[in-house]
Amino acid sequence: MTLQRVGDWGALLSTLLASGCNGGETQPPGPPADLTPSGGGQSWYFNNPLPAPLGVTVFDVSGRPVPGVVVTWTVTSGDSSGAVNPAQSTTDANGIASTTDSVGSSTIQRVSATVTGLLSPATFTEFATTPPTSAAVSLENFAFNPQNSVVQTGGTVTWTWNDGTANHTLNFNSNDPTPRPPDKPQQASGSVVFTFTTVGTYNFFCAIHQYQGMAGKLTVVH
Ligand SMILES: [Cu+2]
Repeated sequence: MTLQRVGDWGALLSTLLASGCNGGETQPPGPPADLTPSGGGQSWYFNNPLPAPLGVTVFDVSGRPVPGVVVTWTVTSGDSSGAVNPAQSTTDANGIASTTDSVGSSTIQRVSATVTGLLSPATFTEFATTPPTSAAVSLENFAFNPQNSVVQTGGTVTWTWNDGTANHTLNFNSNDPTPRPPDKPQQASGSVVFTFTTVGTYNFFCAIHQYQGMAGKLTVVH
């Protein structure tokens, strides 16, 4: 019985070897057969690049990523002030190509990604609104609320201490853009008001409680 089983396995192994299953050789991917999009459905602000790139992963018919494929990006609806940059990009070793998109002054924009030889493009729908011209952040319950804020350049942000007798500081990361508010030593009441003029991302924190997660982010847009 046991010998018979060993014989069966030997036969199976011979069959596998004969069928070309040599275990090491990688076959190059075939032509593009499918596109998987990423970065669709973002909501951002007029005339600002979307926070995440638009991307597609190109697969062959067996689901293997295909490098070296040229992807053409086209704004198919929306205001002409919206744009993709670059308009063509080439898939990398992981089969991924991407572009940066701005919705322009449209509230809704559609973008397609096409590959020669594929009938169906990948499509993206993106959204934009007017940026807020002010923001308010409350220091409360050992946290910044809200944790993430957005303001337009020229807009004002107010931080207000609202945590009873608990002391908190307001510090900015040293590599954040300038100008930014000077660091505020620990206090239990009061506020900081600052008008931001430089586009970018600002990361602030309480020096006492940062390792308990008391940190926040401000994004200043055009
Ligand atoms: Cu604190």
